[in-house]
Amino acid sequence: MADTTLFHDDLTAMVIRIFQGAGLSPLNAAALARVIVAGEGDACKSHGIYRIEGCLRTIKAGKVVPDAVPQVHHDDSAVVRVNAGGGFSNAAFEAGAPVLAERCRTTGIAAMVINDCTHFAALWPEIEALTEMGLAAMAMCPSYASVAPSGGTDPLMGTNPFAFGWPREGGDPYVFDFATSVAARGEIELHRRAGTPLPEGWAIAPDGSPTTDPEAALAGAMLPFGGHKGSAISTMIELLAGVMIGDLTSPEARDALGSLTLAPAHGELIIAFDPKTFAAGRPGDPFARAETLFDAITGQGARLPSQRRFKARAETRAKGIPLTDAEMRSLERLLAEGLNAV
Ligand code: NDP
Ligand code: PYC
Repeated sequence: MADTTLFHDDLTAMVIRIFQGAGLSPLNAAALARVIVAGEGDACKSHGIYRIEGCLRTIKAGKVVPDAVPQVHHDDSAVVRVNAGGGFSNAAFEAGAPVLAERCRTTGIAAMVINDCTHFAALWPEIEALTEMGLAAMAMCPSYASVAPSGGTDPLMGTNPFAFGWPREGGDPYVFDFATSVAARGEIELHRRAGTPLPEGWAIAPDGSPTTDPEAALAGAMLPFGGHKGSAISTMIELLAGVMIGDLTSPEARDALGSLTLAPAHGELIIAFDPKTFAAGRPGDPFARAETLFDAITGQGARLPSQRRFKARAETRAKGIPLTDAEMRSLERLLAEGLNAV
């Protein structure tokens, strides 16, 4: 229930002040505020303003470098490396994205490896930044061990998000972005706060039995989506965006952090594709052919992923982002008390 509304710019300014008050550099505060407000504005509450407290806890615990300056390294190859220097991933992505796009236009495909970052965010803002440059892209990262592999009972994988985007001329891109667990851990936390049970099939309790109790789920293990299929995709993410890029896997990230209440540190892998380069010399325009496919999907009444988000964005851009009194009070407390509030 909305008690007040704030426009994107006003909420962003408030969130920047909260983060700067907590010691984040202007570069990092602005990058975090942009993704958090984007989440809230697109009605993605699991990665909206509720994440601010977790970021502040992570800063207070000294587990993230608050004034990190990302270092971008590249040569003539297709791999762009960004060392986040122990800071949040968001400023690192923003620093590397233009270089990734330039390399991709030259080579047809290019990858950005982000190392040594703290990561809490949704991936779709990054995917949309690349589709806005006319590129198709995918992004993935580990998290920390909280998901049992299919057939197992102990938390091992992270909720390992996987996102993909395809640019569409004159319209919103095709974008999906999901946890490889049945739901993001943030969704479980929101159920715990609201005192509502989880849908069946999301999680198991510490003794391995199915549970709909958020507390038991957070203490036990979440389940991968799609059984063995989600489990395998999650494993792929551990391999490509952990092992392959020389960064932490989800069990290593959990052990390094020693907690599941702070944002974990690990790496991220983003791969960009130039569809025109791949389709060169072949019949048909790839963008026109993609539209035929999207029309066939929506033509039978199915919706495209992100349509709900884009609709929410259009509404909140026109009318402001709805916030409850409790959410406003929480923001004001974080602003006034800074790190003492967490
Ligand atoms: P959801 O299950 O809510 O949504 C997943 C995707 O499916 C979205 O693109 C969504 O579009 C789309 N979708 C949902 N329903 C339909 C439908 N009926 N038809 C077509 N498409 C549909 O996401 P999750 O809870 O799995 O993940 C939420 C967020 O959590 C993600 O942004 C992810 O990046 C983030 N996350 C981040 C982690 C990290 O370590 N940084 C870890 C895990 C998750 P729409 O939004 O329009 O509904
Ligand atoms: O919602 O699963 C999640 C998550 C983990 C880290 C950031 N988001």
